Amino acid sequence: MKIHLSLLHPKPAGLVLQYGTAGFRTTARHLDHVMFRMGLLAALRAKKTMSTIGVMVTASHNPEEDNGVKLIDPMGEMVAVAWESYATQLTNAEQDALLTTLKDIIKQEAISMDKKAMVFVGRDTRLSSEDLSQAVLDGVSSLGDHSHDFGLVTTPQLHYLVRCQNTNGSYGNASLEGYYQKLSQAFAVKLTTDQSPLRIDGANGIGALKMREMEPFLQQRLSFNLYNDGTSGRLNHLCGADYVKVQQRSPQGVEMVAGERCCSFDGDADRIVYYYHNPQGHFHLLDGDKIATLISTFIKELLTQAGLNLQLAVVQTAYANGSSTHFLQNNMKVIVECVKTGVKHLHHAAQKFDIGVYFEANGHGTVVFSDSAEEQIKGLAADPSLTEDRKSAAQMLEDTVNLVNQTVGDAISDMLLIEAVLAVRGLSVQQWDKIYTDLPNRQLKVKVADRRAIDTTDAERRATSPAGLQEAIDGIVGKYSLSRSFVRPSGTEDVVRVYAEADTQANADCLAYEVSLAVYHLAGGVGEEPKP
Ligand code: G16
Repeated sequence: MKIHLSLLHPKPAGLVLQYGTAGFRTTARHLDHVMFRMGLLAALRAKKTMSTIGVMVTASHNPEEDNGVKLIDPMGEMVAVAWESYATQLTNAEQDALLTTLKDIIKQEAISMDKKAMVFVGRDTRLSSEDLSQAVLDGVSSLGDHSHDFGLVTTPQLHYLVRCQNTNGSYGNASLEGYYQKLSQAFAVKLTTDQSPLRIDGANGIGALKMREMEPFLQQRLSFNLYNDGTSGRLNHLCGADYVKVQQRSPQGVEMVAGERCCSFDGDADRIVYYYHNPQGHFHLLDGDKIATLISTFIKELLTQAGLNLQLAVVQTAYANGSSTHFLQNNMKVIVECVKTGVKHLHHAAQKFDIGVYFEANGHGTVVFSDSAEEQIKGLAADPSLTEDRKSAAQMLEDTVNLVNQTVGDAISDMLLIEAVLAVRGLSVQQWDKIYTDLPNRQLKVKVADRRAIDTTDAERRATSPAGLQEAIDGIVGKYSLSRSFVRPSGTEDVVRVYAEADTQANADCLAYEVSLAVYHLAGGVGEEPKP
């Protein structure tokens, strides 16, 4: 163990970081030691699971100057929650306590240090990412373990690569070419020629780069134009999925044409949202809830047509628009579960069903199929005795299984699935939008001295601290119709998030403002008081 190498990646004394919604995330200046130590932890996790583990250097939707790290478990899912506390212990150990902390984890997990581990490393396009991923590689090699540096990849590509490696290729070939081949082969639809090209906002990030790489594999089956491809603008600045969703407006740099569909990726291409302008120039957003509805409706219809009796569920978070939940439960009659923010929570909840469709409203999501569901679908698709109708449904379900990246939300794979569903069903973006009407909503951020002052329960829908906050929210919500509001500390930014929905946009805006004010006054707001 060459632990002395950690001296090349020293921890600023006294700096304490919190493991957040998707790993550590803060200003890139504070992350060198974190990356080295996450290299150590990934190697330990790889030894413990006797599998390849992934480390992705990215701060996704955050501004360019931030960075972060996401750890990927053997089947491509986010690292087991139990290991998050080891990540925190290692990250926050002062320099002279690092070796003891490492040994404690090895002892507690009874890790055999004899076997060599393998860690896959990837990074986004941030300026700081190259050096930070080198720190991860240094961490791995200081324990004498092996790594493979995939360089620039989207987060979901790294998740895919890890799963392929650990399933001996049965999930796909563990290479970027394998990823492009798998997805483009499953994207088997013939798109109608009268479809306008899809306008893709790449958030000036890695997603744009990878769409260019994928283009030849698609063999012109998807016509698209790329904007914000990173050649000039700044990452996530006035563009990208988070900007479009939160601001409820189109990104800069995309030439919108009334009625034509556009989509935005986020900074590491694990989220996607769609939108269009109507002829009057009004912006219409189709977020993760609309995507979940489109995909789950499609799958449900195919299951019926194929004669397959599989349980389908949709998993959402508190941010899901009330109309979407109502539509899914009452019109589509599917099971809907609500869990805490964070893909790890949605993913695990979705795995309880034969087919689990999960999406956060911010556009982060995918579909997971149980082994048995996959077997039944594949078996049926290969059955020569089926009627044409059933056969075509079974084959489309099989293509769907292959098209989705089951490891995590994936903007590219989700986009291809959405394009396929729209083409197969002959739906325009406006017709998709009309499946249900969103309740007007607003999201705001409030700065407080310490966001840990806010604690929540009931899948983050109610605040348990600070005292009096939930009562204040209840009182405010009671003044509006069809209203709902909740607050929660962000796990990726140093803010408290406020969500509100109501019968009109003006009311949703007022409600969000009043709740922000309550947060500011009761939870230690700093800086300027929120303004209407
Ligand atoms: C990450 C998580 C998402 C979460 C988002 C915002 O996304 O993977 O599950 O919704 O952060 O989290 P919070 O509200 O706690 O800041 P990304 O795309 O930024 O990695």
